[in-house]
Amino acid sequence: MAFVSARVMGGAVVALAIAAGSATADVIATFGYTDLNGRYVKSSATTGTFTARADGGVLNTGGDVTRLAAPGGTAQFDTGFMDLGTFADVLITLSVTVTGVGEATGAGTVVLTDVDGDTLTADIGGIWQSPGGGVVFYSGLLSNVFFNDNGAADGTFDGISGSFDMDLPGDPPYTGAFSQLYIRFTGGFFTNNFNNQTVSADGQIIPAPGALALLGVAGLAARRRRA
Ligand SMILES: [Ca+2]
Ligand SMILES: [Ca+2]
Repeated sequence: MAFVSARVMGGAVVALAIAAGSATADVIATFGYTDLNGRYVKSSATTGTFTARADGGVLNTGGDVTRLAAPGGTAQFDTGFMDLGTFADVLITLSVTVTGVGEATGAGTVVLTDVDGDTLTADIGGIWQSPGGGVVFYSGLLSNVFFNDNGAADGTFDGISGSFDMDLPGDPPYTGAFSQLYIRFTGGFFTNNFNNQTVSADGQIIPAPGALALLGVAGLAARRRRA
């Protein structure tokens, strides 16, 4: 039980950190995709690799990447965009280590690609949790968030429709938060390989001061524990 409550407390610290980041700097960009194709490949009884990628065969992935900072703009990746043959893609890769009943750590990367090959890249660190019933949540933090203007220097993150200027306020790397959800009725919690599992994923990006706020809140929590 002590282990579980420590995890819950960790989640509260993360929530506080995001709130503290928002107090000094607003969310500058968000992304969200549904019907990603989730796959798990075991490498041992308690470890393996989880991927969620855009799919146009078994599942019809759709989503968007939105710049909230002025002047705004949304790169829309309409459902079925993988059938259109652009560079647009999504790849989330997480190393999974099961740490307890319905609990695992997950660390890795996310790469979102626009129609002409530009990318949003970030590192992800966080935890998987299952309350039962095959429901699996992932909650984590984004770090080293960059928009990369690959190939021709067009400067914009372009959807199938819509686009925005990738030169966001503040200096990269940005930070943020990331979550995923899937429901798999059979097969247990990372106990078997799976594929073609529908996964939804969302992220919110804030300027770098959020990282300082995170360190500040973590430090405060540590001091409170020692006191
Ligand atoms: Ca480019
Ligand atoms: Ca572009």
